[in-house]
Amino acid sequence: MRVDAAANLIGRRGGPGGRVLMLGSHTDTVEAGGRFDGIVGVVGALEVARCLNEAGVELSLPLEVVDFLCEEPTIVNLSPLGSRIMAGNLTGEHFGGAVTPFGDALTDAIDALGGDSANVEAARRSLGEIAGYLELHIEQGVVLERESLAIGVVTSIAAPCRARVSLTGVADHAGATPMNERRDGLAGAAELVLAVERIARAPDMIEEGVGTVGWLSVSPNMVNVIPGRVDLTVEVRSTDAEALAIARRSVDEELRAIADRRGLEHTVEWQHVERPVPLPEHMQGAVAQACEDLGFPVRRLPSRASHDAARLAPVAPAGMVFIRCKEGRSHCPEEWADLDDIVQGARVLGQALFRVDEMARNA
Ligand code: HGY
Ligand code: MN
Ligand code: MN
Repeated sequence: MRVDAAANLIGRRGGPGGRVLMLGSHTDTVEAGGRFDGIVGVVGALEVARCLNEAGVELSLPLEVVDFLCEEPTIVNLSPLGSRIMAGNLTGEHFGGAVTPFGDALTDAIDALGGDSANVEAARRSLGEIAGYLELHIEQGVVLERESLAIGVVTSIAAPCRARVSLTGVADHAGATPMNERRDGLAGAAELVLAVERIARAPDMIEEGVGTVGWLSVSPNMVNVIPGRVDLTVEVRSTDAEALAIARRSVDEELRAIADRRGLEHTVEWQHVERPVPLPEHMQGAVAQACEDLGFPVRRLPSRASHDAARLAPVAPAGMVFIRCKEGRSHCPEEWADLDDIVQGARVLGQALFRVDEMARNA
């Protein structure tokens, strides 16, 4: 067991050596989240390692099981942290004065967890070092449940792009200010919320395209004051890079038009921009073969949610095993996966690991 410089929690079996096989996910959740998103992947990976130990099975490469730090957007314009640091796409210089939701400096929090915030680059893994990374995760969608399937083979991972937006008008008396003399920041924000929904529904945003305003703050936020300023986040996602670029441009254009029409000042900063990640054919094949080995139908599907696997992809060939979850719900207390599906998912994860190990041995 060790904690790397990025405060990723890593268990390892199988002795020294450069190249490794890796299983993992995250155990942090969104606020008021569920108990399965990420957690199933870490527990499933631990169970695979435990079974290998109990069976006395040695793989051809050492195996690492990783619980990645901060997969959820906890540090709003920086997360995910652990997997991006490991892939070399986030370094200490990005941390700046970032603070956690608890008011601690991010650097202090990483150090308190056993990391080394002054030297997070030490957690970076080079291309080739990880022979294959596999992640078990709940689908966070309804495809598998609707088709009465327990297991899915992930083909690609949609990219979240997140912007921080402000709209500033004039706070004024809600009673004494005539309607045609207002510059109402919240009315403008309301138009933007609906514009984001319209953009995400547009035909050129292919079916996995989505758009959400999930966070909004009104100032001064009082019943008898016209809202002067609104801050909000816009998130758009798609598995198609071109559709994503169209959506981001449309958000910027709509925001500008709303602000001009209403006489509002506006700012928009795309703070987090990812690219869709197609998972390598051979990793999809390892998961599909594992399904066949264990008698599960092979159901390939994209992931609308993002995962550590996507952030690790620049340095590690990644594959994902999905299990169905109740009504596709996630990021809410109602999130649920049946124990039997979790067990089957862990079995497929273990079998896919054998397949990846076999490929590594014969490479
Ligand atoms: O937002 C996501 O897709 C992930 O759950 N953090
Ligand atoms: Mn999540
Ligand atoms: Mn997750």
